[in-house]
Amino acid sequence: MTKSGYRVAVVGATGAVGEQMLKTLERMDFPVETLLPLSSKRSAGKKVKFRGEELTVQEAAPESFEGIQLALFSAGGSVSKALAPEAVKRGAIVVDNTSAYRMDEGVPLVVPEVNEEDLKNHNGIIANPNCSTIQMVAALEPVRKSYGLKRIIVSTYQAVSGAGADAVGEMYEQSGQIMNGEEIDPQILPAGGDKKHYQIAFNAIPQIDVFTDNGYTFEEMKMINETKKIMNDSSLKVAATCVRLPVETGHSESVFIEVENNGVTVEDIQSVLKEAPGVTLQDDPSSQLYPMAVDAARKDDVFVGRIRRDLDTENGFHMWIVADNLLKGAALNSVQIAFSLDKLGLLKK
Ligand code: NAP
Ligand code: 3JM
Repeated sequence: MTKSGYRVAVVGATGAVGEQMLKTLERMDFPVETLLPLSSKRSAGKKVKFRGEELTVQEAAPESFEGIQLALFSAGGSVSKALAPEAVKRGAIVVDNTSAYRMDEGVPLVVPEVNEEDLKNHNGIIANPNCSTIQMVAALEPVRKSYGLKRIIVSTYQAVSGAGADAVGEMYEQSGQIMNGEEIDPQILPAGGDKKHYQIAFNAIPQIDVFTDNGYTFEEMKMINETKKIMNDSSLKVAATCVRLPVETGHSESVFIEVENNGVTVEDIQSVLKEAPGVTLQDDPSSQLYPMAVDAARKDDVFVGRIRRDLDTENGFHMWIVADNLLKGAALNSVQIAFSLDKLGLLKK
């Protein structure tokens, strides 16, 4: 690795998101001089590939960040809580994929197509929003800019890969067991940290992350709070129901919105989304064209279709928004943040 660029660490490099981070840094040719893959003790010594080279994974520790300029974290909230300040102390800028710092004041929560400028107010840590939030705001911000936005009601249909590599393994194992008439033994989903675990194969589970006191799950509260912060509008009304499906990759969302302006048409919304950065419109009922998870998987864009007027609510519309949860939902958005930091001169040379 003799290229000029930044000294970059990836924390959680052996995970579902981390793997995509390495691939995305390479594919998008981010200026990396050296890449340091970090994990827990469990994977230390394993090899990962970057630009054709085999790199040895090391156990993440405070000292790992000596000399690091950019650290991408996706190893869970507790790891970010413990190590992101250590990385910042040593001069690195952290792009954190967990919920640990997202709602903290002084921590920009960024989707570059929406609020890139917020990066300028960072104090060392930049938060990457939740996967379900990212794809929704990427599609709705252009509509908000043109026509205003009063309310969002979203129901999600989320892929298992959003819960990590082990959850994907659980879904395939259960599917095989059920097809063979064998007993199943759920251990991970709906939430690793919760008391009960349920069948995910051939099922739909209306719980992602654990419950909060108000009856919403944390995943739902992330969507609600993060959307208001990214769109910088505390008066925006947002409600969410988050559901896990036995889909490997690609989150889908049924979204109801109320726009502020009167007289907006479906064609108006379509024309705004046709021009929107990072968005692909797939909306033609006459040829059965609409976004689907299997098509969005491994793609960078957010796909939008099924746009139609609510039949009873004035200025109300429905749409279907789909994206790869590990790419735009996580790794790609983080790498785009890194490119924006570089462009804005916010990374130390
Ligand atoms: P995963 O497949 O389970 O991978 C977890 C990664 O974290 C592995 O590399 C693991 O290393 C590492 N890790 C675990 N404990 C660690 C420790 N104590 N110190 C250092 N590394 C540790 O999970 P994932 O799906 O990649 O997700 C990882 C995290 O990213 C999640 O917990 C979540 O906070 C965040 N995430 C964010 C989004 C988003 O919407 N932006 C989406 C998905 C996930 P080992 O191989 O050593 O276990
Ligand atoms: C997506 O801290 C943890 O164990 C990770 C939980 C988690 C999160 C989170 O809260 O950071 C799993 C999957 C997310 C997320 O992006 O919010």
